[in-house]
Amino acid sequence: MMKILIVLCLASLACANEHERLADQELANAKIALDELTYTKQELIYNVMGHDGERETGYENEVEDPCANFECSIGRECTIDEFREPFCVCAESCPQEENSNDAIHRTKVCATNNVTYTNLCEFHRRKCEDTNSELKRIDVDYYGECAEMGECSSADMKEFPGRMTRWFNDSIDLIRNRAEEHGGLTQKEMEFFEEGWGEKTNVIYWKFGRLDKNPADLYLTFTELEALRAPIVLFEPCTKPFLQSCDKDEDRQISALEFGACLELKPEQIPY
Ligand SMILES: [Ca+2]
Ligand SMILES: [Ca+2]
Repeated sequence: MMKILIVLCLASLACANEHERLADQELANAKIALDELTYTKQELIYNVMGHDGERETGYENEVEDPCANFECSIGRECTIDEFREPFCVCAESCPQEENSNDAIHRTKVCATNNVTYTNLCEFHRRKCEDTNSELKRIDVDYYGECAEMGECSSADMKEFPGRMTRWFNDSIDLIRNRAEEHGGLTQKEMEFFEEGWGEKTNVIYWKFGRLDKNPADLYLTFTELEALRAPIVLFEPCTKPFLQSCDKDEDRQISALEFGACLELKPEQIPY
């Protein structure tokens, strides 16, 4: 119970504006709200909108600011060269803003080097500044301070695929009536749903497609899995062992086939 309440709180904090209406809903909606955090995170990462704050000053008219519509990834910010061409540099700072609506500046993250960073922006800023490449292979592991992982019992592990699939399903229900530009189903996703693979295949490969963006090559890397892993690892100790178990050929990526198989799709339910 406590575990789920914590999940609900974390997700609600990140999505307060958009999901106030979820605040009073019961336990079952925790997973839905959690996925919203995932979606928010994905959107921020994959739309590469890291810098949306104060711009370079010195221009009376914002329209003339070359940085006005120039986006930099998380942890970087826009500046201009001598020809007034915009380019991205490492952000000067990423202050933690506990009351911010922006999860990038509010939520602490634990990286795979077991170091806690004040927020996602700061983690990427440090990577940007890392001239020795010490952080090159380090990813965000999960949201929250680095902590001892709970035990993943064999019973929890056994039911984990079912829980994860239901979570995907709840997530689709939540966005079903949204416009595409607000995270709703895309034309391509709806066309896939109409191919007749069945509900379980639909929800599993809907999620796979949302994660497989960088690049979209039918393989999920550890980095691409961040949006799936990071919000739930602290509260779902089976997350990492489960994802590791999906990588049957141990090439450190989860193929579309491996993803479907470990979520218990039968071979005839897998379109890849
Ligand atoms: Ca990929
Ligand atoms: Ca693999």
